[in-house]
Parts: sequence; C-alpha cells; structure tokens
Amino acid sequence: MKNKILVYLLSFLFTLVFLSCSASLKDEKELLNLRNTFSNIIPKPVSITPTNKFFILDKSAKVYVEPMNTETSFIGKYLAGIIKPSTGYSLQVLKSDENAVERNIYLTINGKDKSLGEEGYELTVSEERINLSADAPAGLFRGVQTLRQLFPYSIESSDIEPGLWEIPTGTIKDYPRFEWRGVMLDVARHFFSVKDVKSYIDLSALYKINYLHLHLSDDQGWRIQINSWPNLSTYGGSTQVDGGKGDYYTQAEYSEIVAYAQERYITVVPEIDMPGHTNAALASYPELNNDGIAPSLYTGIEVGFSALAIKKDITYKFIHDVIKELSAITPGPYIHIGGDEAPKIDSIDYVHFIDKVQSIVYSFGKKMVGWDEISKANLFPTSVAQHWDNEIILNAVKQGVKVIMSPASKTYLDMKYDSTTGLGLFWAGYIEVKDAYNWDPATQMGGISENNILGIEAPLWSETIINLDDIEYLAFPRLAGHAEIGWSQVKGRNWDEYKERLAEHGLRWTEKGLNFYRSPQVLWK
Ligand code: IFG
Repeated sequence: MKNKILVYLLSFLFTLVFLSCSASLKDEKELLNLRNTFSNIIPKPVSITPTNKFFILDKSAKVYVEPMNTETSFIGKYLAGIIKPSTGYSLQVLKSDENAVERNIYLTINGKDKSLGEEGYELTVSEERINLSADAPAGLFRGVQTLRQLFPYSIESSDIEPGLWEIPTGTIKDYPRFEWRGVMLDVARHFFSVKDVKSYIDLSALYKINYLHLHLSDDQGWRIQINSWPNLSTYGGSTQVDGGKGDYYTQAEYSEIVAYAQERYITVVPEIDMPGHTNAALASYPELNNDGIAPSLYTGIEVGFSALAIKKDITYKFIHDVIKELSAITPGPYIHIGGDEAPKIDSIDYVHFIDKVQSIVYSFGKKMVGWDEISKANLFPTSVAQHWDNEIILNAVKQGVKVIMSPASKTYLDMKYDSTTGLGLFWAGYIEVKDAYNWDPATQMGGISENNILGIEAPLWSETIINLDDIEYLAFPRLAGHAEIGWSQVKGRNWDEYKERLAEHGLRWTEKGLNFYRSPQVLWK
C-alpha cells in the first residue's frame, strides 16, 4: 500500500514539475515573441530599453489623456479605435485620474523634455501602466504608432482575435532625424477618390510620415476645382491616362482630405505643375496657349511636349488666381509649383518664369517648392527644391536653399521591383526592397550633406496604377524603408538588421489584408 501512495505522490510531483516547466516554456516563448515586438518597430526608435516583463491590457482599461482637449481626445480615441476591432474592448477616453488602480494607458503632453521636439515622445511600459508622454500633440500621435507595434501583430486584425493582449515592458525615447518625411501621390495621370487618398494617409501615418504632396495637375488631368477658372477641372479633369473617365476634387473634398491628414499630423502640399506638364490647362483655355488654340485632351504618358505661354500676361493672371484659391484652402505653409520637364522653354525665359511664380506664391504667404529644375532660378531662402533626377539641384544648395531628397533611382515608388513586376515603369531602373533601403540622403550626392536636407519624400506616379490595391503593392514594403530613412538615426542602420524586422512586420500587413509585395529578398514570417 505504502509503495502505491509513493508512486502516486511521485507521479503527481512529476506532473506538477512538468506543467510548471511547460508554463515557463510558454512564458519564455511569449516573452521571446514580446521581446521581438520591442525590437521590430519600424521606423526604428532612437533608444529602446526592454525590462523583460509584460503589461496585460484588459477590457476595463482606460485611456487617460492630460490635458483633455480636442487634439488629445482625438489621439486617445484614435488609439482606442486601433484596439477595438481585434480585442473587442471599448476603452473609454477620460481626463487623467492619477488615483486609478487598473492597468491603464496614460497619454500626456507635459513639455518635460524639450529635446523631444514637436514630434518626439517617451513611452514607458511597466506591468502596472503605459505612459506615453510628448512635448506636443504630434509627438503623442507618433508615439501611438510605436505603441501600436508593441501589441501582438493580431491587433491589426479587423475581426475579434482570441488572445492575451500583452505587450513588453520597457522604455522608448524617440524623435525624428529629418523634419520632412513625405509621400507624393500623383492623382493627375489617374484620379484617386477621397476614400483612397484617406486610406493612403492612414497607411503613411503608421510609419510617422508627416507630409502628403498631392500632384494635382498634369498633361492628362486637372484635379482641383478653381472657381475663377472652372473649365480646368470640369473639362481639364474629365479624362485620364488610357482615356478613362476622369474626375476632380471639389474644394470641399480637397478640404476634407486636408483635415483628415491634419488630424494625423500630416501636412498636405498641393502641386500645380508648371510651366510644363500643362496640357490639361491648355486644353481648357485657348488663351493660355501661344497660338490661342487649345490642344485636345491628352491620355498618353509622354512628357515634355506642353508649356504655358510664359510671355503672355494672361498666364500670370491664371497662375495668380490658381495660387490664390489653392492657398486659401491649404493651411500648410507650402505650395509646390512643379517646374519639371519644360524643354520648350529656353533657360532664360524659364528663370524669369520661376522668379515671377515664386513671388506670386510668396504674396499669398506660402513657401514655394519645386522639382530640381527650379534651382536655375533666383530662389528665396524660404523656397525648397525637390531633387529627383538632375545635378542642377546643387544650384539650390549653393543658394542656401533646403532640399527634399527624392532620387528617382531610390525613392520612385512607381518603379518596378524587377522585370517581372506588372505595375510601374522602369526608366529610373528596377528598385527592389533592398535598393530602396540601402542609401542615405546625406551621402546620395556629392555637394549635398545633412544640413542641406529638409528631408525625404517617396513619389508614386500613377501612369500605370488605378486603385488602392495598386498603390499598396508599389508602396509596400518600400515606403516603410523610406519612412525609416527619414525618421531613424543613420548610425548603425543596415539592411541585414532591417530585413529581419521587416520579415516580422509583414505579419502585421498580412493581418491588415495589405496588398504588399512579398519580395524574395525578405524571409517573410
Ligand atoms: N518624371 C516626371 C513625372 C512622371 C515620372 C514617372 C518627375 C519630376 C517621370 N517628372 O518625376 O511626371 O512622369 O516616373
């Protein structure tokens, strides 16, 4: 009998030991996974200090904001909105209560650490609470994107997921390298609805992008209502590449996009391309043409054939009226006037034209942005030159003007990944995910160093794309890499380390149903 009891006792003890080991193994795996999420953030934060425990979010958690105002409550609700679909938790957003006992999330603007700047933040996760603090609301919003990535990737699911919503503990202190981290969407070659533009804004916000450059006019389409020149949009916006039905944004729709972007601390920069890339405007108003004859609408994808009649006074009245109306509905400080590819205009006339346009933009209290070619002109110190393909940009640097780096061979998201990519062009070369990541703006071109650079921007031209799926396929994964180049410290940044983070990150995109390109260069999980 005694032996039997001994056997039972021993087998019970063995079971206990086994269960506790497997539990700790599970914890270990969980912890490994959680530590993974700490080291998988894109863009990579400035400093990360894990403390190897975890915070468990439960449905009674609150989001406390301090101070409670329109911006902080929007950010609190935005965070609660991220959490709800996959957890089913409806977290309340309340004015801070330091005596609260549950495990809560605290979003605070406290101005304690000026080194964070407008967009920096400090995120501290302990077993008891999550503290996210910043100097300004934009920093809080950027920090929420990081907090989002600390949750298991199933947080991105639009359906309720089972699971323990635990995140790793530790501290992150973070702030951006460059002040301009932009995306450009060409809505002229092919038009994209307000809904699609908002989706692209949402996706860009995940990676701390803070500028959206909208290419609103080109040969194939004029996409913004101008009341004093109505034919521009009603006629000039009536078609698009390949002859499909075009469209345009009413000023109310444009303002809706601007407001949506602003809520996400993204500044809209509208572009009216001139003096070239103007067939849509020339087709809409004969008087804008040198010979007074309006060309037909154009639905091909050639460039360089159109030019405004830059010696006619009416042209500057047209530009004045357009910039006036656009400035009135653009709260951001910049108006982009294009300036690219106008071979029909001789250099001296071109310089006079840009000088005049720059003064018109300035007269409406805005700063002019333009592509490489504007560097030939006499630029105001507040103007900005956007590098895409020409060394003439060095003229802008010599004038002490800041540049945005968008080298076509690295940042043009409409370039094919490789020869098998259906969408996109390849005049600037094939750009695989590694090519898009393996460069640095401060060493990209001799004569342009860190202090000349305002930031970087990834343009997506739309000759070959027609819907949000197409945008997602060409923009992801490469946009995440550009966002990291614009935000993260350059020290230690390297492809071999990044591609591991990207592989994990892909789980989030799969959970979101993002139509991203699964590059063979990345061992996707
Ligand atoms: N270059 C043209 C764009 C577009 C692009 C397509 C610039 C500044 C080629 N100009 O890039 O209009 O056609 O990759």
